[in-house]
Amino acid sequence: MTSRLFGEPVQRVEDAQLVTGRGHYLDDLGHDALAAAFVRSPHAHARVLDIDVTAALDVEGLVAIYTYDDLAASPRGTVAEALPLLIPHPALHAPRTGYALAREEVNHVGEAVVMVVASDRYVAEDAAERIVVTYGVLPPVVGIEAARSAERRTHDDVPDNVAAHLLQEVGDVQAAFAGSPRTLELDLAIQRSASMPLEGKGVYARWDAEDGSMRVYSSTQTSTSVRAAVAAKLDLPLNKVDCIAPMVGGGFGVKIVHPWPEEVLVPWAARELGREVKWVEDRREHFVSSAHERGQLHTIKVGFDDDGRLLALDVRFWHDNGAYTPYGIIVPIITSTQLLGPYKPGAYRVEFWSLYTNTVIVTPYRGAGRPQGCFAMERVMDAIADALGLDRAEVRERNFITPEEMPYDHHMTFQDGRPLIYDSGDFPATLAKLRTLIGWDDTLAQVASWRAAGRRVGVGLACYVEGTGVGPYEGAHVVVETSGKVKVATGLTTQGQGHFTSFAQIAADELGVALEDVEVVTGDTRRFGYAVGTFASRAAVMSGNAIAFAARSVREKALRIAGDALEADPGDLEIVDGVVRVKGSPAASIPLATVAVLSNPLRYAFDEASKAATQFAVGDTSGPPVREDDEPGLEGTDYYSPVGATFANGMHAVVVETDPETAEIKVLRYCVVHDCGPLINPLIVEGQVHGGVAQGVGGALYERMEYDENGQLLNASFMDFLMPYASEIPHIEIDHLETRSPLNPLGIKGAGEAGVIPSAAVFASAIEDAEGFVITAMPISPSELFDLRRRHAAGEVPSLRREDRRTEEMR
Ligand code: MCN
Repeated sequence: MTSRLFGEPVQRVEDAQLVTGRGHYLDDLGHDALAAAFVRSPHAHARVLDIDVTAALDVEGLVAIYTYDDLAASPRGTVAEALPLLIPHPALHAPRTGYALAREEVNHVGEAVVMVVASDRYVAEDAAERIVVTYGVLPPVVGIEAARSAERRTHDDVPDNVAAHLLQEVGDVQAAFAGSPRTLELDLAIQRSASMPLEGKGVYARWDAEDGSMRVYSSTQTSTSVRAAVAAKLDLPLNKVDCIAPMVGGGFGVKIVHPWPEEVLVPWAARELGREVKWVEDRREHFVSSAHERGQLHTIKVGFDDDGRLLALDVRFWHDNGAYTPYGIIVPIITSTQLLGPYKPGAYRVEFWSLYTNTVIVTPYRGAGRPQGCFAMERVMDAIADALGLDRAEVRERNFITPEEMPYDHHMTFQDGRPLIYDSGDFPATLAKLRTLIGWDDTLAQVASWRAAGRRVGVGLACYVEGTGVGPYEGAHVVVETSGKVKVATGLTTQGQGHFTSFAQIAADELGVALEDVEVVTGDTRRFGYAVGTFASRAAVMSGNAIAFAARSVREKALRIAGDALEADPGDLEIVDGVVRVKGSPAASIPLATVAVLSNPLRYAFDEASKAATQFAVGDTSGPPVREDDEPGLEGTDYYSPVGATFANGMHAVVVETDPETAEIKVLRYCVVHDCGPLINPLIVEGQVHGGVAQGVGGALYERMEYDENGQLLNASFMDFLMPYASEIPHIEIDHLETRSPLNPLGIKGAGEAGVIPSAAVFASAIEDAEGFVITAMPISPSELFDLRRRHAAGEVPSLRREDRRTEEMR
């Protein structure tokens, strides 16, 4: 009996090749290709006055040097035009995108100005170093405050530096405040950070002049979109371009931009030169010329009653979108809508301004605006609990949307332009599980006794809801080969999320075959040409359901063909261990491999005795007719397109201890309860949550982009940008709740970003609890905590009210 694989903690099938060095990443390809390197702006804001390449021309091995003027002179294609605005929005009233190579102005340190192609990367770098670019340096806008003051401009024609302004209001906020017995105001800040995949970006292009076709390999999160961009920019028919994402060593959002300048420049140069060209990003390039996220300032006013129930919420925030807006304003839109978490806000007004600065552009980074929103909302919850002297979990629970209220309509517009409606979730049950997991009351008692003994220990709690599985669609192709092996192809890409395993589990279940008989391919436009991409924790929901649909259609077809062969009603058949058989009479059977043979239009007949198919001679009309209602081949393609996003949720609790002298922050316990509906593979989901928490620990305690006033990124290397080591990541305790999504047949919701979302919030909550004073800015380093202690002692940082109670306890 084939046992069901959905829900099983199956080991990842892709790992053996990856850990033994047999997986092919971008830089494992194209060893004979020419190498590209870039001259990048050393200034945050400047006019490009002159480019002198003379000194580079005699570098041995140099093949070509390209500037913007060369792109403009290119007879075919639109490679010189501004890069596309990928996600327009009516509120984005001043969109600006850059050029593949800077045209007249550079707007951040690291912007590409000149492309050099040479025999290898060393030579290309040597030549690039000799190129002299003369800049007319302009004053840069660095940071949100500078952008808000508008004393300087990032773009001449955007006088207030405001790229977008959006306001959503639900209910009468003014009246709700007037009726609120209590109000509080908070100013909250989160700094810039960025995803740091082990593998940076990379592109490798092969032009076939004879065929007029281009093959592009890219370390991308969306190979179909890169293909479309290359075709458009190089003026090639789509069917003459293929894009393949090989193994990708992490993306975390930054590889979703399409195209990155290099993704059009490298193929363009390959066609110009008639040679293979490759570019692989180095770490410094990743810091200064890819994308960042998170930087936001928030001002919040909240009205609530004496029981801690929210009555009115007014949030204003300022988002630092960097120099350009190719990815639109998706990040602040997500903050503004997902900030609400599992709570009913009463009347809600949210307004944001997305601001230009002369820093690296912003694109979604795992969590995508939600960590900021969660931080803001959870700070509010803790502040209310503190003001009223209530238990922090209790205050949260009082504000939860209840399961009976699902689906819950927030009457707002979500990131996908559709109504923000939570489809599922049981928030009280999630909290109850978390309370049990951590032992909420016992932990509080334990912490109180530690404090009484003079230790600085605190407990933090944070809750979030995450819209996952956004549309518009994904598709899949499933084929049973005549060997009985099943090949599954979906168009979205994989960066380490375990799709080769979890998708194979779905297909194997639908078709009744063993996991090892299924092979999954992702991100190869030769195998599947239509897709959106991997972001927004959407692959499981979107491709997972598409694969289930496609596999079901193949199964139905297999049962029809087998029914003919066995002279049985397809409804009486089942597929077990790769064999179609009559239910209750397993001897009447036909291997799936033979069904695949029978599906071939060269007509075959089934021989019951040998369980094999025999072919009729051409012209022999005595064999079975090809069914009129079937296409040849045991294969099927199907798509899944949801009515809207499905909403996962989770709650984290952390116990931290801070050192009284050094202000070092140690994690004593970290507990997670997560609800992404039924788990396809618990091992993979837990791995995803672990990875997210690890990234969140980094984001909360270590990582930030440190710019000086000239727009120079001071910590653009792993020597200075502190990523946590494994030794800084706590043991993570996880439990799951599985409330089904009613929106998709598998009932699943996404999980890929979950772990990172509440980190800033939960650490702020715990550190605040340990220290007894209010935390309003993240990340927080020991030196910042030390400084806060000093300012608290000087009366500049307000105490928590519960500190008074603790002092009492300690006496
Ligand atoms: N899964 C499951 N059961 C569920 C939900 C998900 O078994 N109910 C499994 C899925 O089958 C898949 C994995 O969990 O194998 C993640 O699924 P999903 O939540 O759909 O997320 P995506 O696959 O769409 O991945 C994107 C998401 C995002 S947005 C970022 S950013 C991110 C992340 O995943 N980047 C990652 N996780 C990452 N993990 C790695 N290793 N590298 C990245 O770059």
